[in-house]
Amino acid sequence: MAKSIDIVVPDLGDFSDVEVIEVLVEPGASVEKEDGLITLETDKAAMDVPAPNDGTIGKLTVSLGDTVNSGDVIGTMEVPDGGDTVIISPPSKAKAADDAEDVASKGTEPDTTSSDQDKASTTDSSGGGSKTLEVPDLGDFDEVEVIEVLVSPGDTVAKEDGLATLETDKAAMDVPASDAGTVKEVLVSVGDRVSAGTPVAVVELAGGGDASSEPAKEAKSSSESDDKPAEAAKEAPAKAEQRPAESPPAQKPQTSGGRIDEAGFARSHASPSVRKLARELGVDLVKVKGSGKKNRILHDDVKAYVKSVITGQAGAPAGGALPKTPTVDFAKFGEIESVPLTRIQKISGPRLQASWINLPHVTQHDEADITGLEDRRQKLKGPAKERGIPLTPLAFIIRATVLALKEYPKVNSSLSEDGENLVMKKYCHIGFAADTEQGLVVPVIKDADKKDVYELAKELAELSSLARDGKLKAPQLQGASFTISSLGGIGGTSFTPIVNAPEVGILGVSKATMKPVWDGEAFQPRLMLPYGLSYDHRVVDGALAVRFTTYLASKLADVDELLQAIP
Ligand code: CAO
Repeated sequence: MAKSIDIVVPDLGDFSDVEVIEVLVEPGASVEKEDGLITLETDKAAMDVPAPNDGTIGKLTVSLGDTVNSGDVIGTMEVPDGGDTVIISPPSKAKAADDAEDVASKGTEPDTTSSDQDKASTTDSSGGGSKTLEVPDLGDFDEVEVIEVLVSPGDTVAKEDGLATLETDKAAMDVPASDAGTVKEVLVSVGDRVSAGTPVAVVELAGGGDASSEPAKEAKSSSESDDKPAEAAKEAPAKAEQRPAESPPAQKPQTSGGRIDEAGFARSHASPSVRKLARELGVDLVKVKGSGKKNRILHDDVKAYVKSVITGQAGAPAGGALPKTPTVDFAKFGEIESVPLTRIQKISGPRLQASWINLPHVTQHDEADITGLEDRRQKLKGPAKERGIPLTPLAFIIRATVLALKEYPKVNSSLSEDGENLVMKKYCHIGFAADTEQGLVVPVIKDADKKDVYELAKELAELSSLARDGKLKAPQLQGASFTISSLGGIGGTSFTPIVNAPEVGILGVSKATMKPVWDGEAFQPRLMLPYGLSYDHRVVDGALAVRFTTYLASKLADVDELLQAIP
């Protein structure tokens, strides 16, 4: 036989009208005693209402956003008859006092009432201007580990600001400052274990006030009734099973960077003050990687997240931070040497990353028969060299690309900043990736469509030389409408270049090799040039891309056209 019992909100201390921020079970769910059923959120902690017994949830009468108080019935559950049924009822004040005694009788620090605590913490002998702030009543918790110290000497703290974060298996809670002032000394360190009454910090009271004249009671939250000592408001509820604590979302937060995943936020491993900070900044903790113990999210993690969003704003996906790659202590595995990145690498790295992250990249691979082109180039190379022009394959490739861009001008366009328009460029400035000792640079041949192969080859050589000597001027690096990355002089069969955003296409050229190509009757040895067009799929679709690469192949195969003078 089973019987039905009420599920009752346990003693919430002096908290009232506490919001339900998560419902963890559904009717019919089997639960074990102490399993969390709903999560409540208060100023200083988030806590689960635990199952009073093993059994099956009958009904739940609360929903997200409801507010509850100690003793409220929030549902029913079926429990085995004759079992060890305990109906949790709200402890009376007398019961709370018993609890305090229990704590004391277990040999822990005595429960510290607000007035006791304040009396005990007045330490300054030079006129009462400073005060030792202590750990408040932690309910059933004792010898709790300090996992984060939130203040340093010299910091100014307001009343209720967190001084340190404590963590138990089941909860995280901040030690709030009972008084405003300037921190003179911090008396705890990460890893210390503290109990109610443990001194945490000495503060010079704000306004040089006399500690003894400082009211023993704490500031009251608006929800507290006047007849209760406000000090209790900072107590961790003695009976509530606590989850990582957080500050109250009085209203659904406004986020600057996207919607907050409330359920995920509630489960995030972070202290109340970190949660408060995240709420204030509109940060979804789900997206923040914790660097603390057991991946706990620390204040610095939230700040670093915000910084990353701000600095990478042009490149960051709306409201989202990227998951971090693992940090490895390489020295653990062998000898290492740290070499600083060059200035160019520091600039180009984030740009490449921004482009890779923001643009939906697709690469269309193709190859062109450049047998005729290369035959002719070999014949023309010597005479060109006499004129001081190194007639490399890239000059021809640029000329062919210009013709393809003229045929398919969308590939030479950019998306407007608001994403509403295509900016069609009437000019054709071709950037080309140049490998230098300092890193990758992309000089730009301006008005490439108005230059013949020789002019292109000449400018290519000049700009490459300047690039290698680190002598390029800013205008020579700006304004490209399309980029070519040629690795063919080095090798390779294919690669995926990253679009140089806000351009929408980049041509990656690999090494030409002789291949047997079927001409309909027989295999012929042909010099085939492999290349790939990476494109921004928001602007260029696959059909356009392959039309472009096919057209490019036809132009590369037609050396006569490439060598024509520019009209
Ligand atoms: N296939 C086969 N051989 C090729 C070739 C190709 N696609 N491209 C060039 N070659 C050969 C040429 O035959 C050339 O020799 P000859 O002209 O004497 O016959 C030789 O390689 C050297 O060419 P080059 O690479 O010096 O000259 P280039 O004009 O083709 O390229 C430049 C100039 C600046 C693009 C190039 O030196 C360079 O820096 N390439 C690297 C670009 C790069 O790093 N891209 C990656 C960007 S992303 O990380």
